[in-house]
Amino acid sequence: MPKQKHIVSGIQPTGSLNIGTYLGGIRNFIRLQETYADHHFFIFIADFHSITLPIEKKVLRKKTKELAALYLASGLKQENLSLFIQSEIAAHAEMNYLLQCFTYVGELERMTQYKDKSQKASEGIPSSLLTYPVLQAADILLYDAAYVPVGEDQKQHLELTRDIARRINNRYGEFFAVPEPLIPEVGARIMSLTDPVKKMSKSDQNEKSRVNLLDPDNIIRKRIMSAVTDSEPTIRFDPLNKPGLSNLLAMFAALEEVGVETIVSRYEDKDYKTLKEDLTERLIAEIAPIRERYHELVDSEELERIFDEGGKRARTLAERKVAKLKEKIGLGRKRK
Ligand code: ATP
Ligand code: LTN
Repeated sequence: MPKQKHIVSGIQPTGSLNIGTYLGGIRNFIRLQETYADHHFFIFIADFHSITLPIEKKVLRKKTKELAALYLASGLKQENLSLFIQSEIAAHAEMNYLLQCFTYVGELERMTQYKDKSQKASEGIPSSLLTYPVLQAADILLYDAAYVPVGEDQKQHLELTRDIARRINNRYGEFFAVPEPLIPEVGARIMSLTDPVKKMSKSDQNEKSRVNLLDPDNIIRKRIMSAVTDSEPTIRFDPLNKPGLSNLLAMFAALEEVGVETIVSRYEDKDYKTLKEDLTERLIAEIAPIRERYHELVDSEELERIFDEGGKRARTLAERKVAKLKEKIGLGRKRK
């Protein structure tokens, strides 16, 4: 039997998961689990990554469980999955250090995410912000990932991961699998409800700009009913001139998994209010079961068990990989 291939990805425990991240991110992820049913998925909450910029202790703890529970509640299957918390596996930090010895400062300084985030840092730039992509490479290479599902913005970090892997392979012989990114084709981009020319984002300060997966029904209703539209009351898809309305149509289409023209023909003779009311009902039908399952899971023994089991499987592999690399490099005493 061929060795089972691995798929690895990390989720940062920050921000509020919303209908944009669900339709454009989580749902793709869940589909991948079906497409790659013969692979094993190592999915972790990247809490080491989240402390590169200041974050409150309480928030970090809460978000760590919240994210895992929301992914599971959204339909992530447990059969071929190890779900775990990054910081509970010391090998991530150890591999991070080893890989830093094979990474150049110049490479890290060229990363666009570093350039953006370091400019925004208010009190000096933590060195971990610079070395962030090395930790990410460690996360991936520890498990010999064949594929890494990420958003377009992570492409550069994946290139660096591949470079580091090849560099070590050139020096010590084939050691790491060189991973391929899996970047989803751009689906519907869900826009902000208050400023529909901007993407709906989990870090937007304005809560009214999005529908969160944990919002109660009355808040969902409020957000959609007060979503910015325009004053010409005809229903047609025209993102340039009618961005707010077009966003609602696109969201509806993505929820129903149909083309936007199907929704337009259903509503072209109706008014905005009817469209908004129906969209609200459709959203509630999608979100309510996720929210319910989330509440069952978030403080449950079941989630503890999932983390324990996921962590155990990941730890065994990760520790073995680190020990082998140390042996290759000549660290410590020779293993018998
Ligand atoms: P940020 O706070 O940096 O704006 P984000 O809201 O984009 O973050 P991410 O965690 O970076 O959230 O996104 C996770 C995944 O969801 C990515 O694959 C991204 O493309 C997708 N995604 C996020 N927001 C949207 C959106 N509004 N529409 C469609 N897809 C989205
Ligand atoms: N940097 C990623 C999160 C992340 C990750 C990883 C993704 C951390 N480690 C390993 C894939 C593989 C982000 O910001 N989305």
